[in-house]
Amino acid sequence: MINLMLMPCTVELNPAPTAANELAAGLMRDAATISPKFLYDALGSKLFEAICELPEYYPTRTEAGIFATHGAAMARAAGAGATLIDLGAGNCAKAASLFPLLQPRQYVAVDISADFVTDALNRLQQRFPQIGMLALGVDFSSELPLPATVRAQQRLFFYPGSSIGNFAPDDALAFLQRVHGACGEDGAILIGVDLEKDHAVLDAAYDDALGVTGAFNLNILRHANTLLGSDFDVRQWRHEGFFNPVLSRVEMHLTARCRQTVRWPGRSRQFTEGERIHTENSYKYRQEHAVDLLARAGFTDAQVWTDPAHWFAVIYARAGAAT
Ligand code: AVJ
Repeated sequence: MINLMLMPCTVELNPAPTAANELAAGLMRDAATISPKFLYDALGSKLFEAICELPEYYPTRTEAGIFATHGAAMARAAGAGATLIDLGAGNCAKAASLFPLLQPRQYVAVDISADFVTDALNRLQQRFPQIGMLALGVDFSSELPLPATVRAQQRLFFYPGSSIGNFAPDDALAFLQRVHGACGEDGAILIGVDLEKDHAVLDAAYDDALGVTGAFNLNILRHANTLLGSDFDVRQWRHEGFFNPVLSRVEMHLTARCRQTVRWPGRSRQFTEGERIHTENSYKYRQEHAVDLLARAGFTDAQVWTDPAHWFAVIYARAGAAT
């Protein structure tokens, strides 16, 4: 018999035809785009883990420092026994580092890369057998479907790493409203937000000396080839990552090294030399704007923790009425 206690269950909800349609639509636009969610196949998730180790990529380590310093205060705010719902859980390391303080009753790891998150959760379940665990292979960027096995009580949505930055501000609001809707009266959010800072720091963080971010960005073409059946030649493309101060966002693009045609079943697209595919935005916020965004989504009683340099903020806010 299967030991249910130690066997996290996986649910996958990401129909491949939809991904192919979405990719094709983005590639046919005048200014071609590929959604950043397609950065995260199994290899992309590993490359992102490597990015988090880079000296230039400050967000992960800065946020980890904030958790280390203020984790106890966060746990006091949230209370023990929560239903911890980790959006974009990846290797689950951030949530796991908070388990001893947070003491959640259930841990729900949601990630678009179902296999990657399931592997991580299987390992984690052995270390924390007392916490009920569930892996969900879900693209939660446009809707947030949670199965009935996710406890309704004391939901704490965990959205670290400043992944909120991938949304344009209006879409970020809509996303946070959806999270708020899934919270229930006694729910809350614990979110990491990257803050505006010296542009040179931002440029380096998204265009590192080793080229790991470049590999991460280029890998989206391999993933597109798998999902769409396209014939992108990765060698014909170059990574660009830089801060756009007008829109307060880092942009990642892939730039064609030469004129070329990319083909996939039923279609093709020509690219001129120097033409770009926009693959990611990473918006940087001012602390007060982040708190305001949460308030507009219905969250109240925000508590903010930052690092000494004010490079990154972690915010806890409640779904219920203000007290
Ligand atoms: C996972 C979206 C928070 O925007 O910093 C890292 C992704 N892209 N390097 C970010 C990313 C390039 C990352 N987020």
